[in-house]
Amino acid sequence: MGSTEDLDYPQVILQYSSGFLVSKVMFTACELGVFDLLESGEPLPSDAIAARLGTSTTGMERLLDACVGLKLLAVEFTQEGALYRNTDISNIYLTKSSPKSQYHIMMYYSNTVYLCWHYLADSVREGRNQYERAFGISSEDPFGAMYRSEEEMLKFMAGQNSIWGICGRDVLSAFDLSPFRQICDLGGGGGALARECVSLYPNSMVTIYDLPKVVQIAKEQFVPHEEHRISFHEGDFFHDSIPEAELYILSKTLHDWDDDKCRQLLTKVYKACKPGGGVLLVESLLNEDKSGPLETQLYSMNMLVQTEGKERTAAEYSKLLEAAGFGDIQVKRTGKLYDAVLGRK
Ligand code: ASE
Repeated sequence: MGSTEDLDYPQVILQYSSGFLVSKVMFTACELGVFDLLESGEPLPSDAIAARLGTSTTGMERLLDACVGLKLLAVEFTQEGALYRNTDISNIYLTKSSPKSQYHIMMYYSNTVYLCWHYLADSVREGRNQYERAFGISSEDPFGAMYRSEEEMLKFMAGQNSIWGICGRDVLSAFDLSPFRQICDLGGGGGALARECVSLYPNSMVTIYDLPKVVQIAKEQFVPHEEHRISFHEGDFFHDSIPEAELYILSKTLHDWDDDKCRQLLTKVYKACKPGGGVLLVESLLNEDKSGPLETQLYSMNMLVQTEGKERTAAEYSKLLEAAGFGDIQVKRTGKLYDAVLGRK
């Protein structure tokens, strides 16, 4: 247990104080295109990188060195001076075009989430999100605010897709979902989880249910037309009907809403669900005593500044599922960022 002897506390406090500087260095190198430029493999000096990316040399030099410190870049010293190149990790996760790229979620964190976090103290004082202060827009309807422009919606959808690109397989294989053929992904957004699902379970058919403007973008930009196992249903799951299915996936959906809305939604899902069917919640689970994991505690703060929801424990999700009628609830902790909870009708 957190004995004060284990850690060098002054150092820890200082590290915590500058934690956001680390994020911003990584985000900025992504945003300016450093990793994309170095993707070809040819090591480059800082002045060439600055010239190619249209930045100051003095700023770029410091950014590159900080990336070396973070092990996001490697440096070698030659007669011509320091030459920078990507590490394997940055090639895979930080370039725009890599299949496992996290570029879009970083741009969402850097340009949207970051601005909301500026008002974290107000968020804690008031117990609600900060769209009014951060963007001057009403915070009544969180997704109205999050999707305030097509650009914002695209950034969010692309960001979520990049997360499923690396976490999707783990959460979908936590349970054997092969008995479920007809699957409805509620709030399925850009469809990356649906694509993982039909790839992992070749006999499944997935309907992505989301707001009409989200579905339109998903069709146009994210889900290939030749993917016939994925279809779409436009609607607002609080106000419109939910189609019948054998399995409903709610991935990072309940965490956006308060308990009341979660119960409403799950009750509708239960009614629509085929007998013998089920619901799969994909969420980052808090420990029962809420002592961790740290990443999930931070996500819960993020839900405070951005949504109406919060991160919950497995017992809290089980209670919500049971209140809606679901039973035989199983919890699988993946040991990674997102976990899975399965309930049956
Ligand atoms: C949401 C997910 C996110 C709502 C707001 C969000 C993310 C950032 N802002 O459903 C991406 C994932 N991050 C978290 C905290 O889950």
